[in-house]
Amino acid sequence: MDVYVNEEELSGYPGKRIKRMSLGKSSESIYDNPMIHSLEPDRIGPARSVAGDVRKGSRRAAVVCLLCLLLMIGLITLSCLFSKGNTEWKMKMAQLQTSYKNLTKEQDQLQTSYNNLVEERDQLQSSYNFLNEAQVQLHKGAADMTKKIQDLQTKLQEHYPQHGWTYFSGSLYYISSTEKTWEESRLDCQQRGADLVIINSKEEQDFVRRFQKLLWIGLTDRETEGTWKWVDGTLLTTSYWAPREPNGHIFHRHEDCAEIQNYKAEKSWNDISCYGKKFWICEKTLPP
Ligand code: MMA
Ligand code: CA
Repeated sequence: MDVYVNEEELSGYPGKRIKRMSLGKSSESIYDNPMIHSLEPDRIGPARSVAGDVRKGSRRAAVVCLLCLLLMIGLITLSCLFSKGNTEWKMKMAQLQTSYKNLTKEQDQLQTSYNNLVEERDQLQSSYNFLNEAQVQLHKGAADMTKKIQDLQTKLQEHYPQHGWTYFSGSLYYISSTEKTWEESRLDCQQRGADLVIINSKEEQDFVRRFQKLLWIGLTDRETEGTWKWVDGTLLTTSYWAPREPNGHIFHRHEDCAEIQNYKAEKSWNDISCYGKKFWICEKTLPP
């Protein structure tokens, strides 16, 4: 379609020259049509109306162009904003992803720490339980021990209230402070609820030597010369005679009672006359 601008308005010659403005493909002029051409000089009104239309169209085109321009500016702006926003969004996303990764890592670490703590707590709990049980057992043991000590003290106070007695390995021992014959010494021990000592072990032999005194012990061969017996009637088995002792049978020396003589040596016994006066040692065995 072709639009014609009436140059009358611009040149001052109405209808004289018409410039053709092509707005479309067609090159056909409306004045090429004889019908229109023949009407043109007589109909000034309608010709003016067409020119107005053309003007309006031109304005519209300008408005459209302006709008297009504005639209393009808008689009570019939007595109820029979008691009900026997109970049920011991408950055934000990357940051969030990093934060998420860090948080996941931190969470894993916390989980590990938590697991370790739980394990540690369990170990501590078992240790605590074990120690608690041990403590209970210890308390029980201590209570038992205390009771035993109290029982022993009661027993000692009940049965052995005398001073001067020494405890050793299940027996009580009394060392005299005066000297008597073997027989008198034995009687004294018996009056104390005891008897002269019977030595049954190396430990007991060492214990007796520790008093560092010449002491009567509960050993004699008065019944049968050369047959040594303890005061409880048992025969002597393990002995601690000093070298060359007993020698009482030689030359009828009548040495029928035994003493601790050389207390510095383990083999410290000597047979000697029962009528000499010596210190003595009593033994009282405690009931188990
Ligand atoms: C010596 C020694 C003993 C004896 C006494 C008697 C000092 O020891 O011969 O065997 O029994 O003397 O006093
Ligand atoms: Ca002797």
